[in-house]
Amino acid sequence: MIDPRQTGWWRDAVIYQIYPRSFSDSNGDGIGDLPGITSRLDHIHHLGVDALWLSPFYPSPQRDGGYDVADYRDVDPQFGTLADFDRLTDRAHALGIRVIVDLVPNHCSSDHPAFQAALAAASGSPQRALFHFRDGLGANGELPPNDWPCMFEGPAWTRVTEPHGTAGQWYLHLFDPSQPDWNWDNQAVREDFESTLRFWLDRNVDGFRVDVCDALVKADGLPDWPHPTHGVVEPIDGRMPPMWDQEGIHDIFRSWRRVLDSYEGSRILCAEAWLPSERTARIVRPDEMNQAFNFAYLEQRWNAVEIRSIIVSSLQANDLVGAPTTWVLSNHDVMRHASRFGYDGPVALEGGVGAEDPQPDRALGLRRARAATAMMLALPGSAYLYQGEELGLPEVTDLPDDVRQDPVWERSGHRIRGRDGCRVPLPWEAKKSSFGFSSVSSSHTWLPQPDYFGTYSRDSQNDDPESTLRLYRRALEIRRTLTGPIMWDESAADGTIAFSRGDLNVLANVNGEPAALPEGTSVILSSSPFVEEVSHVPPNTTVWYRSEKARRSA
Ligand code: TEU
Ligand code: CA
Repeated sequence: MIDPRQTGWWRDAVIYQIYPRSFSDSNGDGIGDLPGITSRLDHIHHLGVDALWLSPFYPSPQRDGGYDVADYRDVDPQFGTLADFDRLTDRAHALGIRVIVDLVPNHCSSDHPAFQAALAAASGSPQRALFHFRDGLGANGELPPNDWPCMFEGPAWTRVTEPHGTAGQWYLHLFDPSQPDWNWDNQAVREDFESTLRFWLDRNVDGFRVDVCDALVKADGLPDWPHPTHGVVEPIDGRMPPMWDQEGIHDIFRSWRRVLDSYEGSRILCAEAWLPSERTARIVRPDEMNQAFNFAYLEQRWNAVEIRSIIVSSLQANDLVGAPTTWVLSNHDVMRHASRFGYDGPVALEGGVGAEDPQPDRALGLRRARAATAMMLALPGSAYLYQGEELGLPEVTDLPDDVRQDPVWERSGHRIRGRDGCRVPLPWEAKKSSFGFSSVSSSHTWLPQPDYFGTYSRDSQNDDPESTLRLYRRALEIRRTLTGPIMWDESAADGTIAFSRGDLNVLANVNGEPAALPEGTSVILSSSPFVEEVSHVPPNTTVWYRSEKARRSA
């Protein structure tokens, strides 16, 4: 029998992330929605991706952009209805595009009926046992139960007012206070999430992207941890922090795998976990998830030695467990790579940039971003794209502070601006109001679009052979023909990365001198305008080429 894990569609898929609020608005309220997505699926199809991943569209007070779910089995009215979801999925499937939805199992919204019931119930009740409620420390319970920080600043605990009006217990929230953590030691929580998986599998989804999956199980006794807990965290004295990557998470993933495998077709689980590669690889062992985001790759600086070494270590870690390596440069949580690479120094991935801060070099950033993407799309494994990167869209680094919505902005006392800059509604048509984001004429969008967004609009890039959109389309088309493992060219000059896959050669000049191409080659893709007669690849440029001989015999 053929092992589906070795042949599945997802092993070399390109998966396109849609952030529903910001993709396309069908009714003119300035907020993207499901019918808006459906109406634009032809564009996604034309781009040439294999699957969509939809960030949360579930009922939610939107205190963390929908990652605060109040009902896991419905659609928020501002995004549409379940019938709209079915239409979206049917249309995508008809176009040969799979649909992946977001599962947010670590926490729900404080509006979730189960949490509201827990607040109304007594300390020690079964309702509270679905979450992590604890008495506080100190003489009157006035101190949080442990020293864990919240990812959005401040302590990871909030004290509740008991129904009779006195200050009471505390509950745990690794993220915003409006996002209480579920207690995964409780069987009822496990059963409820299995029902949620089945609910969406029954509606024909092809898989789940699993939000902060490494946080589900907390170490027994919730011990203090006086070390860093943010970003990619390393073990200390062989121990992971008590809120991340505890051994118990793997049994949960195995039980989900069994649920998915009981359905027809090949449905996938994709892990979101900011862990070192060797730890992430344990989540994609054969009976667990299918793949995991490669955040080490996303965190790379623009430096050939660093990039190459991350590619090598990622491939090694995943090969050991037989999982495909994934590649990602942008998502809804980090500064878009077209802007990140426009800075020469280190960049705070999630910190945000204000109008008064140093601004990125937009042209340089885009040139490097195109080179980085062209390299990424030639690598073996699957790749994740974030809506708008195919337009070369920059981070909006000059948003007015008073429109910011990321909860970290308020919680940090206006110190950390957060992630709104990569979530600004997309430009579709240069000449229309809201650049075509709303199909109904209206210029209001939930985050304001800067004037310069028009120059990135999809319609203006369609007919321009040098556009970023055309580069993505061409790369995705050729990518389908690539097979085989990566073969490194060890003779690559300093500052460059060179490898081949089958008869395709890739030369990425990251930060080297202009790099000579071998004689008798034909360039089939170049990330920057490149005259074929010119035999040297300039810095910040990636080219794909074949030898003339290979081309003639093809
Ligand atoms: O993000 C999870 C997450 O852990 C990081 O982005 C986190 O902020 C980082 O590790 C800090 O170093 C997911 C979602 O993608 C994000 O949008 C949500 O805000 C978050 O979970 C909470 O649900
Ligand atoms: Ca709308």
